[in-house]
Amino acid sequence: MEKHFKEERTLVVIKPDGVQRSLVGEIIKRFEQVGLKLSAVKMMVPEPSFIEKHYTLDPNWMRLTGEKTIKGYLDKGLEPPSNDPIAISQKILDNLKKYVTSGPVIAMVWEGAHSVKIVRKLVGGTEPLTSDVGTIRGDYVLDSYQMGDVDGRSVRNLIHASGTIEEAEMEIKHWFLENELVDYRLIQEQILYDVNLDGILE
Ligand code: IDP
Ligand code: MG
Repeated sequence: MEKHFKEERTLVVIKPDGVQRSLVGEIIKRFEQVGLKLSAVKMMVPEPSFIEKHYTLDPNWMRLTGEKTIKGYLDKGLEPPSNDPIAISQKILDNLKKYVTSGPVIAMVWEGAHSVKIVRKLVGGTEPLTSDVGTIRGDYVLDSYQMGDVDGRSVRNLIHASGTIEEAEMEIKHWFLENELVDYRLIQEQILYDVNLDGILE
């Protein structure tokens, strides 16, 4: 049977800077408020090899991330550090392994209609300098690619969120065991998804 829209799941990881900035509650609040359901959550300090695997689950990630970074520079009229997307991504990956293993992270699975796109919308673009006002990255942090590069580190943007449904499925399997995902019904789902809004009036 086809899955219902409301069963779409996405992975969110609050990175070490998000935990250190005491933004866990604020971040969770935004996903709760939009109507998504928390299906799994845990805190851990990840190993570098675990983070490398996480970012290379999608074989295209190296190329796409490098291309996105090069475009970011060109859009600002700046010279990228290299024109080879793979070389750029290798450096990004090395820095990410240091960044995301530097302290505890909170990994979560959020479930609900269009959860992948809804979460990305709330999280905002990768670079806090250019991510929209009103998004988590736009509202709570001020880092830039340029600043990260000068100091030879990852851009600090508080949070990871799956980019596509396929990425989400691979990432959830990487971070959680099947029996760590909890299936339950939130009472508000009746208001969000049921065809008729009956059962409200006495
Ligand atoms: P996303 O987190 O918005 O999906 P990706 O392109 O998948 O962005 O990159 C993963 C993470 O790598 C980013 O969240 C960011 O922390 C870091 N990163 C990506 N591109 C750059 C860069 O050009 N310089 C520094 N760090 C980067
Ligand atoms: Mg990504």
